Amino acid sequence: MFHVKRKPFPQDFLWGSASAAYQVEGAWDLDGKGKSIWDEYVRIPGTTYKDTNGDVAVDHYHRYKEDVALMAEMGLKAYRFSIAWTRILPNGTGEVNQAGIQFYSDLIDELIAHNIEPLVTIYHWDLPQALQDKYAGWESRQIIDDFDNYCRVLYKHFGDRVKYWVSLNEQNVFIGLGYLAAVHPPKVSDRKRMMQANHHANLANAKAIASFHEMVPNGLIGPSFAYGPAYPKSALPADIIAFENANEVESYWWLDVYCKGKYPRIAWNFMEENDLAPVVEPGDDAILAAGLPDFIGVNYYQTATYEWNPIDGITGDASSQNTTGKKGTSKSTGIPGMYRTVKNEFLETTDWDWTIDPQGLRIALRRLTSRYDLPILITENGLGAFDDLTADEQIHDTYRIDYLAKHVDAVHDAIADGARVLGYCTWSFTDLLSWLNGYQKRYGFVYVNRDEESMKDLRRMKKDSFYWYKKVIATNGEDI
Ligand code: BGP
Repeated sequence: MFHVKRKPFPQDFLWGSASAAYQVEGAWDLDGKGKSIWDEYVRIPGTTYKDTNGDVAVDHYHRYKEDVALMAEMGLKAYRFSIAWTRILPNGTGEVNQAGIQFYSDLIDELIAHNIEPLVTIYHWDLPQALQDKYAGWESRQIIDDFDNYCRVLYKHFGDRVKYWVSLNEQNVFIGLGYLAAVHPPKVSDRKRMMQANHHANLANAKAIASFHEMVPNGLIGPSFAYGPAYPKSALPADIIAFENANEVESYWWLDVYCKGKYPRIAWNFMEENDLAPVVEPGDDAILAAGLPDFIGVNYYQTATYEWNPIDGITGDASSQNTTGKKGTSKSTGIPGMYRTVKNEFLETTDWDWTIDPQGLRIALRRLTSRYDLPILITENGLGAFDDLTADEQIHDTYRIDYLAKHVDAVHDAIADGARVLGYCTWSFTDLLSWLNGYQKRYGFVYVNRDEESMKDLRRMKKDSFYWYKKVIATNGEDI
């Protein structure tokens, strides 16, 4: 009989939790902060669920000490947060705003004082509006140097205390939703423009990684990719082609550039044949090859299942998404002649129609290991759900515990399979703003007393899952 024996999680495994500046901080115009594209976008009526915004969010800017104290009480080993570019450089370039440096410096010190490893995300979608106005943001090559300049400011101020860095969070999502689905800023729907903006993001990412290696030689850096592993609907060869097309266009298109420094040939061929390939200038290949990551950051929520999509088949649009939490309201999407998504009859879904698939995480970790052979940091995984606050102020989120326990178990299996996993960050520590889904889609271990209609008192309350994760960390993943 063949078997692979499970080992304990590594002793220094980073049991963490994650957030992003726009979703937790609030204080959107305080202490010299400039406006980001999200500060502007949320003011266009109808773009977010019930027109919610992050003006106050969960007020982490003012309550970070209270939040860090809760993390310490839980025994959290690592906290992943993002830095708002507009707090550091209000106009994207130019003079550094000392108040912004101070805020993050204090947060980092507070974490370290509580033995919590800070994991910094450099860019979690909140581009300075000034750069969008000046040269259309990611659509201009100017962004490459401006992003590098911003990164260098961060390396200089925080590189002494922060070891783990995430360069771009989910480039595939902010580019895809911003330039194709047109549900994120700048609300464009044009695949050609999407591919050019994406190429600039690739170059910005690679250049920032090269600068990091020069300035923070003892640190580790990688991008975080929103990885939804593909499954074929059936063993019908046409479905297998669809599944392979999806791998190429939805995953390798980004991951190969990050990890190998070059575009995957089959996806490139598809882009070229369809007049979608970006303009690549002399020297770009060298920039990509010189900025390889130390690890792959993975944000894992769900898998997607694909079937063949005929040439006159469906494409899908912004209305394909379920942002209300009314189960069963999302629609199929795809590329005619390539693939389309279908329901996977073996999997349950959340109220927002995301598949619940713990084994998909094991599959994700194995595939990444097999193709790229890099260490992996799970930078996000979690369940967005409606939570009920009982009359005696308890939150019995057994469904979240069940979801997370199964995913931790899958990570354990993947480690036994040979994947090198540095850590596991849940999304999220406190409840926070979901970009398009308001405050009702909750992810945290800590309930925040606010909703779409009212900020209430923003009080923090520990959910049952808080105590569960505390036990998981204390037993280094043995007791789930
Ligand atoms: C990821 C983002 C996070 C977070 C999470 C949950 O794509 O990196 O910022 O929002 O997804 O998604 P949602 O809020 O849409 O449920």
